[in-house]
Amino acid sequence: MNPRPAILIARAVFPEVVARLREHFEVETNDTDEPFTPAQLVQRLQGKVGALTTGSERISAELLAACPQLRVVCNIAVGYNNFDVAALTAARVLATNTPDVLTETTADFGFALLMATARRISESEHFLRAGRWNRWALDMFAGAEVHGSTLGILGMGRIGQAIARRGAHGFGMQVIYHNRSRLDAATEAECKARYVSKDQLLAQADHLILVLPYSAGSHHAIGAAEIAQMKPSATLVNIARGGIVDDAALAAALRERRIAAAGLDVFEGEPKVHPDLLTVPNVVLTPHIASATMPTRMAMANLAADNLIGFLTQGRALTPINPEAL
Ligand code: 8YV
Repeated sequence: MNPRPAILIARAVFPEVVARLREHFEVETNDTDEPFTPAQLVQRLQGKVGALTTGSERISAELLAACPQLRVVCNIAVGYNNFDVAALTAARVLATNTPDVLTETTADFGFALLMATARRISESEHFLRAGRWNRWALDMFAGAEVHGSTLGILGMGRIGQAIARRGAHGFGMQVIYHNRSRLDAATEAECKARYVSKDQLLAQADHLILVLPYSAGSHHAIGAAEIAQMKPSATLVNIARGGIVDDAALAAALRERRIAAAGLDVFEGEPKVHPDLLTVPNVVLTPHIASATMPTRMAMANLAADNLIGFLTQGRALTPINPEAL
């Protein structure tokens, strides 16, 4: 009998998912959940044909060259900027991600962060916890209006569209968006979203939310020049990826009140956070949790496992990124 294929689960995942994978494969796990260094990852992948990864594991050309037996890498994330897709395709390694299962949960969080930012929820809670609330005042923590305001969305994929629906249908917002390609008319009508240029988006949005993928082309898509185009009363929310916003420029703009506030779930170089962001009051900071509900994280892990099992046992993955690799 042929030995069962060997796979690596690069970070701690739910025991049920590990058990499912053990039915098919020899499984090596990372029970400490400490992210591997690139060298450790290469070493752990020796002899493995498949891997379950997260955004913390970089799959580079060098790694692929050092792991020639690898055939499939399944990310537990919809974003896959941790993958060198061209190198994966050249090495004939299939890559998969986890779209759809996290769309609505992530859109909920985008809206939560927008609301917390506009209505100064974190800032006022810190004030209260510090024992500084000794009287009520008419303008105390007066924030920005959410309902009826103009919601700008940069990046109009599945999650952007789910945010647009919440804004337009739930909060009566005027929704404007900018994207590499314009949506078809039926989807625009359903989301009640109007396509504008990036300059118009920056100038008109009361609340700007970023939901675009990270790539060399979107690096610092929001920097000092773009922030200067925004309304001084505007809020900025990033639930996409660190590196899309120039965090140093944003911290300076927040400190000088060139925009009103920001809500950030992702950071350049996370889990490190730019020290200046930690000292400005008008920013809500969360540790990359936009998709973090138990049902959604379970669905993401199961979809990644389904991709691994489907590909290695039947040659078919559900959500491939680079089917051309085959
Ligand atoms: C993941 C995410 O939790 O799906 C994504 O792209 O950013 C999050 O949902 C994170 O990347 C861990 O892999």
